[in-house]
Amino acid sequence: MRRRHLLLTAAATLAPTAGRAAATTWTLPTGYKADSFQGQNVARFARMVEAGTGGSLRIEVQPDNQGVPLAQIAAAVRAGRVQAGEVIMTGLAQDIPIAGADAVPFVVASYEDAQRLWQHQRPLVERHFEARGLKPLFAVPWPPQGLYTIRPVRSADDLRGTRMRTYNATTVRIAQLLGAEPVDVPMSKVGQALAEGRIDTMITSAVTGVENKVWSAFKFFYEINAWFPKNLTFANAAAYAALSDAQRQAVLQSASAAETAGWAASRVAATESAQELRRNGLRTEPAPPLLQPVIRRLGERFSLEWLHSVGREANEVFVPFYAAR
Ligand code: PCA
Repeated sequence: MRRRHLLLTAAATLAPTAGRAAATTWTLPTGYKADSFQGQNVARFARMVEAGTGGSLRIEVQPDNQGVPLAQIAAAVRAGRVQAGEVIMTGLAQDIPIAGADAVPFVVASYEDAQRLWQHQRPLVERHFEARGLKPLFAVPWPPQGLYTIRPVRSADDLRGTRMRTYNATTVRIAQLLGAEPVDVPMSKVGQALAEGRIDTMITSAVTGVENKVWSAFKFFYEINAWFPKNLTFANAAAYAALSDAQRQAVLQSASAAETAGWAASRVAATESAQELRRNGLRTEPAPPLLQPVIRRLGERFSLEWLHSVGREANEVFVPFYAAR
């Protein structure tokens, strides 16, 4: 009796005071750094949500694998252990093959292409996410993926046997097709892998090179514009459904604004990072003429492999994408 009374009193103290709803807090882990343009954009989204809901929904971003490691974020959001998360979409391709569309090399050569690809890919991604109890919010591309090397590259033969840093299934397959040895290194460990002399080559953006100060080892950056992988921010669908109408509207509006701002920030980051690489002594060059046809053929081969393995849905993305070209 006494105990019950105490519990009731405690509950009454915790209950929101009349007229002021208790704030809801979402946790949003990401595998990327807070000061990168992706991290800044996710932080901007969180601030917009907080402002748009009058502080009734707060989003606490946990950067750089601190809360949940990148590879486990989707599962944690799905299980409701956290309410939202940010991942690189191609990292989910094993479970949701269509999420891998943006890492098929040499399909998308510009931000405009990347935008159109996302337009066709998005409805399918939404469908698959919804089937898993997830709600996609916004996607933002990394700048185009270029090739970093220590030694100059004249032809594909120069890549054979090199230890190539990889970060997903696509980069592993490309390394294999080039006769290189794939070495899996998460983005936050690239600097360390270079210092330890564990990698000779890498395909990623200029931004990622700058963030890891790769000029300690890499001397060349070939602008092969291989693909534009996107980071996706998404929520647990039940957590989203539990919000009020006004909160949901604020989340969607903030997501749409964050997507627009993120694409613009990616373009700026692409230009500034390439300059920063040059300032630090890297030679940035277009794809070497002898390498160009080889990587293009590899791209075609990779696209066919992808179309075969994904099937009908891949056509739903690529047919309208190529038709409009
Ligand atoms: N940077 C991330 C993914 C793509 C990119 O540009 C990385 O290298 O892991």
